[in-house]
Amino acid sequence: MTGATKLHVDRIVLREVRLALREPFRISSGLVTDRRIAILQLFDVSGASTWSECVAFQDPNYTSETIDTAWLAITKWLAPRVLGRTIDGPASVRAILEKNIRGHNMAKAAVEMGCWGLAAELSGQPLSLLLGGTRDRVATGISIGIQASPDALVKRASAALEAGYRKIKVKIQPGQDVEYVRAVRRSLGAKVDIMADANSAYTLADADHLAALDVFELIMLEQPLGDDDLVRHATLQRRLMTPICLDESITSVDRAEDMITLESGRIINIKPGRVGGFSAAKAIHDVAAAARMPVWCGGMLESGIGRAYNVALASLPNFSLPGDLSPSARYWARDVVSPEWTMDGDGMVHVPLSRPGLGVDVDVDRLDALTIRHEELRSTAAMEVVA
Ligand code: OSB
Ligand code: MG
Repeated sequence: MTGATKLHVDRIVLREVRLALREPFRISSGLVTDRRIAILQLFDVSGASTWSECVAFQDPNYTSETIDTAWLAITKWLAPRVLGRTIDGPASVRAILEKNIRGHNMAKAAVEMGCWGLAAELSGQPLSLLLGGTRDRVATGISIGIQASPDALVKRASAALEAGYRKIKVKIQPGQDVEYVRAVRRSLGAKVDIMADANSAYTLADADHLAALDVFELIMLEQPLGDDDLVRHATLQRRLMTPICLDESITSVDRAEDMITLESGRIINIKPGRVGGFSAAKAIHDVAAAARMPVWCGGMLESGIGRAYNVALASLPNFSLPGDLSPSARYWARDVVSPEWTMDGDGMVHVPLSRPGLGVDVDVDRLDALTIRHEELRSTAAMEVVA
């Protein structure tokens, strides 16, 4: 990892855009229709700039953060930590943001990952290579929201398989689980990699019920229990044949180590936003690799900007399972980047390696048209100079 490009961020433009999903996305803990997304543009004194995305949702139904808490955290505590100061490199940003600021991981990640993006621009490298990526294509899985009936789910899952997706993830919740998974397994056959994600909808009292999923040979069951739980997941894992994958519960490197120690599951879904950025995501990748635990890159219904970061992260060696990295057209009538993210017939997204930075251009006119609020942040010192 080359974390050595010095950064001097002198301006951050924060905006909120509203982007309509092509279809509502339902998980056990809520529904997303329109996506309200915070987008950052970071400027270096040298004139270089880049974009980053904060993945927090509108409501605190996935983690406690929301776009509004992230906006507050970025403007009040986080951006002032990086603005107007000389930073040794993107690998130093995590410590700068962590010191005496608890939580707000998605807000931290938006700033921290933006610094990685900026360093990629400044050093003339593709983001993937700056991070230590080793793949030129990453395997793509689809995440299908809860549907009205098993039949409706089977239709979507079959279409996804036909399109080339390498992993089919179905959202489940009590009352819409065993029959749904049975229908999908029956229809897709024994060879397809299928998994289920409960987004914390169950308790240990459901252990026998969840064990009924074992016969469907899912490649994993994601986050069945509490969003901050590790101990009960360990109990459940002992009861299940299906490997448990943790998502919500893994909020830091320490939590990943605890999961490994406690045997709370066998796979980690890494979302850089959830863990506070790329340095933490990479460290979790490394501790998991040392424990021979596979990881994969999760998704937060990102725009093409956040997707650039996920694709770069997923190019690291231990991202050995397909990520929730669907192409742009799965989510949006039109993305905010060009070229849009696409998937080839083998279900692979290509890592942009032929140009520095994120590998996509942001359509600024379109972003302006979608912007519903906007705030310009400068260092106090810079503001004094301007005044
Ligand atoms: O648990 O991974 C999740 C979407 C919203 C909230 C939580 C999750 C998801 C997804 C979407 O599964 C994955 C994607 O971005 O395609
Ligand atoms: Mg999940």
